[in-house]
Amino acid sequence: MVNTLELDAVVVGAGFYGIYMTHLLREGGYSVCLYEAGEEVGGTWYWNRYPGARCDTPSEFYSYTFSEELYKGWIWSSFYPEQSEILDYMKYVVDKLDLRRDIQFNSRVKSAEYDESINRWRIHLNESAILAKYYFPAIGGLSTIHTPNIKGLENFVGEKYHTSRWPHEKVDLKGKRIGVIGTGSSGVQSIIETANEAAHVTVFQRTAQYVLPVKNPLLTEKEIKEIKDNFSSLRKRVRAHPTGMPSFPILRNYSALDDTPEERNRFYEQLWEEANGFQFLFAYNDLMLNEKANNTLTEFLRKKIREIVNDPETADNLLPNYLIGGKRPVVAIDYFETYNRDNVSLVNLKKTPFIEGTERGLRTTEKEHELDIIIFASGFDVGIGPIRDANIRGRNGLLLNEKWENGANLKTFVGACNHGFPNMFLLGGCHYPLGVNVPPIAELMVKRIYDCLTYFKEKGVNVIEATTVAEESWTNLINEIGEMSFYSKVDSWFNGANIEGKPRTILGYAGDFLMYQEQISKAMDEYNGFTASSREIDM
Ligand code: NA7
Repeated sequence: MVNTLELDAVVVGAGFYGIYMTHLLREGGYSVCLYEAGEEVGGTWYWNRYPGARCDTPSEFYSYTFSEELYKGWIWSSFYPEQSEILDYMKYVVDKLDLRRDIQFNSRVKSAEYDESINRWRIHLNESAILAKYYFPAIGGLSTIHTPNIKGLENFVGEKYHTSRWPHEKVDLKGKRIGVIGTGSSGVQSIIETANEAAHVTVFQRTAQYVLPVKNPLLTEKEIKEIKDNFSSLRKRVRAHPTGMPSFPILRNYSALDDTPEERNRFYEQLWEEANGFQFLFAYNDLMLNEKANNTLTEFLRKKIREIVNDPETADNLLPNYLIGGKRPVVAIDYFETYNRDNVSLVNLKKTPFIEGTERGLRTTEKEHELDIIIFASGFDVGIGPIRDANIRGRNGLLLNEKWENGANLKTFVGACNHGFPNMFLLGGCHYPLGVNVPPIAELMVKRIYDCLTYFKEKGVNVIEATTVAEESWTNLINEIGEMSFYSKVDSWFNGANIEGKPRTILGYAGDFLMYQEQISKAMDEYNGFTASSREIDM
């Protein structure tokens, strides 16, 4: 027996987008429920609880800023927040906003379809269905996991974990032989951490990474006070920074090519010592724009790897050779130093690829690597995977993923809206900014969408739908900016190249935060990108 509940709005996913959307809807008098597959809030930070998981955005800016009271009521302990602390922060937020009564945990939404005859979304959970006027999937871009297709993996008798499905109970790594597949942010963080406990860590690397050094000191009382005292200017500063992280100013407001090689090298050395993560990318004003300038930094970073790693062959295998920033740069504490430990070894999959999984481990063309645990830090089917899993059907039963042709024909209006899918707003995911701090984007877009609803509601409109023209125009903009950026020049999840057979397409907005705010304003200010009509249907 399926029960059908009726609501104004359904939100899916209790991450930064979903929580804020639910809050605004509730405050605006909508009946709303947030459905979350996990047993707690946190989104990304609920699922990615692998050893060493930490955020690369300074904690001061990895927070909601829509409420001064909310902001000031939370104290971060260190400069960069660890996964468990972000999770605690998000629990704090929902408790403070008293949102738990509108959240249903352990509830995975299986599918949703728009029923035109009643102008409602019908949203299906396991045992029940909900009818809602508005549907807000806030399911994230990086939520559908990807694991490499290695023949015979099922024969492995040891334990297997994906970093994004890490068990809640403690995994005993002590004295184990661990294989880590993948050297993105999750791989790098877990390699460093597991090496402290494991008997041996074998790293299976497909592409070498630029890993920028970082430190993570505890915040002092003075710093905490300063952060709170500066709240009044916080939103402004965040929104005036190209990545929404004002801790990283452009240090030299001229080209990297304008300094002599000696001066540049001295400056890069100083930044390496300071170890402040993404700050490196803002050393000069053209590192992310000009390939030659970019090369000065990548050359320096390769030099550092050679200096740090004792074994020349390992060092050689760790050398990345592409534009930094074209792929998501990784930041970590003492990553390259980890390869000087006796219990860490590197396998370069480009030289010795996998052949198969075996009972005892993984066989490459070189040898069988015997393992007790395999950690898949192998990333996600970004953007497209979550939409495929969400089974969203618009008008005439069209599946959104089919409309997008699995990514080959990806189209959105401002990332959130699609023609043929009235009253549905995707929060986060495809066509949202790629390299910008998430909480400020979530705040910006959720508020924009909420204002859009209010605008049309006040006009008595209850069917809002993106026009095909608006969709074309936003998609063209995404593609044009993407083509100009480094994101189209380097294989990565930014463009679908991380997964064999996935269509290559620019999956997100590649411009900076300042451009994004301008473009979003232009696209949404007059609401010309929507058709609006009014259909009253008695339920
Ligand atoms: P990423 O950044 O997508 O990293 C995944 C890693 O797994 C990366 O090194 C991949 O190599 C590697 N990978 C993927 N498929 C394979 C196969 N088939 N064989 C071997 N290695 C493979 O995911 P993360 O979870 O680390 O980080 C996701 C985001 O979280 C990150 O961008 C930050 O925003 C935080 P590749 O480089 O593609 O050759």
